[in-house]
Amino acid sequence: MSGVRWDIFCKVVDNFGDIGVCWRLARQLADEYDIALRLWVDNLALAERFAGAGHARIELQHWTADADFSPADIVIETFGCGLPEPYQQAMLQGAATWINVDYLSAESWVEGFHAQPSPQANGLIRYFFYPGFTPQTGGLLREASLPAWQATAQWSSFEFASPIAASSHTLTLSLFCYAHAPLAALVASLAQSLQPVFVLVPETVAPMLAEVLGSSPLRVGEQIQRQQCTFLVIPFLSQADYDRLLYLCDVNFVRGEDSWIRALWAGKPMVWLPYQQSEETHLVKLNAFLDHYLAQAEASVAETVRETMLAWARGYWRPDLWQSLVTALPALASHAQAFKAQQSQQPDLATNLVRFIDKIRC
Ligand code: TRH
Repeated sequence: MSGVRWDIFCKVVDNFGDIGVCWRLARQLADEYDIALRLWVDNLALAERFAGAGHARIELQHWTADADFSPADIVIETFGCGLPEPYQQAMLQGAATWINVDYLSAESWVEGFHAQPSPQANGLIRYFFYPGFTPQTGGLLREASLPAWQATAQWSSFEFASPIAASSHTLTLSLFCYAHAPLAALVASLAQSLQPVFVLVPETVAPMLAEVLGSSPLRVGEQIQRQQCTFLVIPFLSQADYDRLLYLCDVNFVRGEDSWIRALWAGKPMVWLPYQQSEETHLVKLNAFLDHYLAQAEASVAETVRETMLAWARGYWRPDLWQSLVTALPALASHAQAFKAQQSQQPDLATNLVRFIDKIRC
C-alpha cells in the first residue's frame, strides 16, 4: 500500500481507550505495512503522552475546526467520531475510501454489520468495520511482534519491580479499574488472602485506593501493606511497558477495551470491567464476551470466571471470591493460554483492515 496516504481520526471521549486503540492501530499499520499516516486527535496533549518519542511514519495532527485538511486516500474514522464536513466535501473531489472502525463487542449482531457499506447523503460511502472474536468480524488488534517481546519480558525491566522479584512466593496482580468497581470489598478479600499478593496500582487508580484505605493521597512508588496484601503505586507506563506488565502478572484486573484485549493476549487469568453504559448495556457486552471466552472452558473454570467477572461488574464482590480465584488459578491460567492460542489463529484487525480496503478499492 505504499504511496497511498492514510488518515486516522480520533476523538477522545474520556479515559484512555480511544487514543490507546488508535495509537496502537497506527503503530501496527506503520510498522507492518510500511504505511505513512496522519493521526488527527482532538486531545493532542493526551495523544503526545501516548506517542512518547513518536513514530517516524506517524504524523500527529491536532484536529481542530480550522485545521487544514487535505483528504487522504484512506480515511479511518474511529468509534463513530465522524469526519469534519469540509473534509468530507474535499473527499467528494477524489476517490477516498471511508472506513469507520467501531468499538469492540462480542455480541452476535456485530457480524451482520461488519464490512457493510453505508451510503451517505452527500454521496460518499462509509463502510462499517467491527472488531470482534469471530472470522465474520474485523478481528482483534494484535501485532506480529507479540510472541517475540513476550519471550523476553522480565520483571527486571521495571525499576519498581525489585520487591516483587524478591518475593517469589507472592502472587502478582495488576489493578486497572473504574471508580464504580467494588474496590473496598476486593481490598478486604486480598488482605485475607491465604497466599501473599502484590498488587500493582497504576497512578490513575491510586486515588480510588487511597479513599478505600482511608489514607492520604498515594504517590507513585508508595507501598502500603494490609495483612497479606502489599499495594505498590506505579507510574502510568508506556503502552509497551503496560503490555509487558500484564504479561508478567499472575492475574490482571482490566477495563474498557484496549487493556481488555491486551490481557487476553497476556494469556493470564483476568477480570474485565466493561465501560459502564446506560440500561446495563455493559452487562450485555460482558455476558456476550463470557459466552465466547468460556465456550470451550471446563465447567468449574466457567463457573469461577463468570462469577468473579459478574460480581466485579455488578459491584457485589464477596470475600470468598478472591480465594476461589486463587484456588482455581492453575486451571484459569491454562484456559487463558488455550483461549489466547485459539484466538491467535485468526487474522488480526490491521491485517483484515488492509485486506478489506484492498478489496473495496480494486
Ligand atoms: O482507559 P479506558 O477506560 O478507556 C475507555 C475504554 O476504551 C472504553 O471502551 C471507551 O468507550 C472509553 O475509553 C471512551 O480503558 P482501555 O480501553 O483499557 O484504555 C486504556 C489505555 O491506556 C490502553 O491503551 C492501555 C493504556 N495504559 C497505558 O498505556 N499505561 C498504563 O499504565 C495503563 C494503566 C494503561
